[in-house]
Amino acid sequence: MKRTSVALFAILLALPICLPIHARAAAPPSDRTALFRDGNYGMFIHFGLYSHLGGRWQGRTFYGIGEWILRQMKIPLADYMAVAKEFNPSEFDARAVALLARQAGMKWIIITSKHHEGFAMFRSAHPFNIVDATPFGRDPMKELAEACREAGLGFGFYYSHNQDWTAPGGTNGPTQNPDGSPAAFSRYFREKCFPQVREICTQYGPLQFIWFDTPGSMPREQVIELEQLVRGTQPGALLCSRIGHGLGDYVSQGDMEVPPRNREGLWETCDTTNDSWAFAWYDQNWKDSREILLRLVRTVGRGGTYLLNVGPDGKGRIPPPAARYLRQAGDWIRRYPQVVYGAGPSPWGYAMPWGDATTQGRTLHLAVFDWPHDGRLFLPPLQSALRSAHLVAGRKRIPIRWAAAGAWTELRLPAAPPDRPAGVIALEFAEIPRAEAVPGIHPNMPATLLVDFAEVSGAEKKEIRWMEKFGEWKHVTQAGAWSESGRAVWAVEVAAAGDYYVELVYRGEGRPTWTIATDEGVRLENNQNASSVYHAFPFGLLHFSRPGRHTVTVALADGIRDRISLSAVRFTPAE
Ligand code: JFZ
Repeated sequence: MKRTSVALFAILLALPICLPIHARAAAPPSDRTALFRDGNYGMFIHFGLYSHLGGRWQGRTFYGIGEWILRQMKIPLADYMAVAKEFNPSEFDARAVALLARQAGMKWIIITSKHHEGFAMFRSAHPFNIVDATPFGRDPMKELAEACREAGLGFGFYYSHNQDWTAPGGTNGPTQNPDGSPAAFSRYFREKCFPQVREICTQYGPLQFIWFDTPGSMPREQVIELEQLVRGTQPGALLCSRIGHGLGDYVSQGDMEVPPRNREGLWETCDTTNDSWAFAWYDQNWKDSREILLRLVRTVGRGGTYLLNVGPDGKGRIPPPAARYLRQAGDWIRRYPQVVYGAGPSPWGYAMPWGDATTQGRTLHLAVFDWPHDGRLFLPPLQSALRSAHLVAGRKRIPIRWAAAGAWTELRLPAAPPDRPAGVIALEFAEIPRAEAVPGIHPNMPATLLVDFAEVSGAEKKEIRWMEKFGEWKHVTQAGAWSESGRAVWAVEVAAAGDYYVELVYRGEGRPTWTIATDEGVRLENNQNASSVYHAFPFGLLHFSRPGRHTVTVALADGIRDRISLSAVRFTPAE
């Protein structure tokens, strides 16, 4: 990225941008969580020596998160450290990065100051750093800190406090000192970790975040020393829970995890614009603006904050597809800031098949990503009186009709959505909207019942996560280890009587026979194949004779009981 001139930067910064709602009524100085709580959207940046390799070493590619290449490809430490002599991100342009974050609608930037491999992206007394060990010779952290201040963005550092693969004594690092004596973690902590955290806390101005990561079995007293160092030097900075030992100002969920149900308190989902955190030459699986916004709104809808990552390449350039889709998503956010900034969680407590909902006091904003083909949008039962409904089209509010559909509410929408990738509907209530967190089966679009929402007995319900490629995490709540009496039971709200195609989403071995039954005595039994990965298998048509509250019960009638796990049941209305 070429360096952005000051004048151009100032002009572009003048672009209209909606500050978090609270910013208008400036949050009291003591409320250091306001930016995180109301901003709801930040930029993560994984930028380091590994960016220069881009997932490739000596002609071979590491298909996984790029910042782990040293360890996963077992590169000799000296060879990796020698890469610093070639690392010259000459096109890194801090102002352009800050501008992109602003244009994306993000409210802060958190960047890797030192990742697990131990290379400092800042001027440090420890010699393995970008200023002293590379031809670049500048401190990009100082440039970015300044650019964020000029742009009105929050700023903070990621720091790998426990793992250091090139420092003797660092976890997963050399076990011997250069003189052959045994390396101790306490020495790494004293001579590198603590001094570097003090450097990043005292040399870059006021910070809003220090994002420690993978605490592992780091001794509690040393974690507390770091916490106290941050509190003493950066009183306005938030610590995420990955500092370890139950400390931190907010909970950082597992990587790339948007929880399926609302969570209380301050928490964050960290995610990335493709599948790798650091730049990886092969990884072109970019999230487009629809996917970015869907995951952002789903995270805010569950009550959380979304931290979305970009991985600059070895020249310091943010990959164009990431920049393009971030800007497109930012354009949408600028049209509907009320859906994101200062927005609260959905009253339903889970995602809708058509999109998601967030709240501003008595107003519920629906972000409709899948516009109903028949113009009818169904809202599961609410416990609050609806006063008005409008389509939000730019600054216009276009009234829309609604009617009770049993305990549900049916909105009548125009054939085409007023905006892409999502149309927004504002619903005003007589009070802060409330609803029961009961999954709904819609009459005009597929709906998925996750095991997260089922009562499971006689089987084991547990949250699992796995990596597709190394570091690419997936998360599921599954029911497994099925006994003969095992049951997964959902209470559901059905909007309309009728036939629904049922699919079971499961993985395992052999050919399981499942039964699916409703409270009306309708029962399906079928035998289908299984696969090693979660897959939706069709099981036939299920009939509901009336709208309203029902139960759906799934059982494993026959199969390799401890080798089969169910993650969801999917209902698609028959035409
Ligand atoms: C860690 C790092 O190892 C990774 O390189 C990247 O920086 C990521 C943001 O953080 O990876 C993690 C850390 C924690 C979990 C998963 C991956 N977790 O708690 O599930």
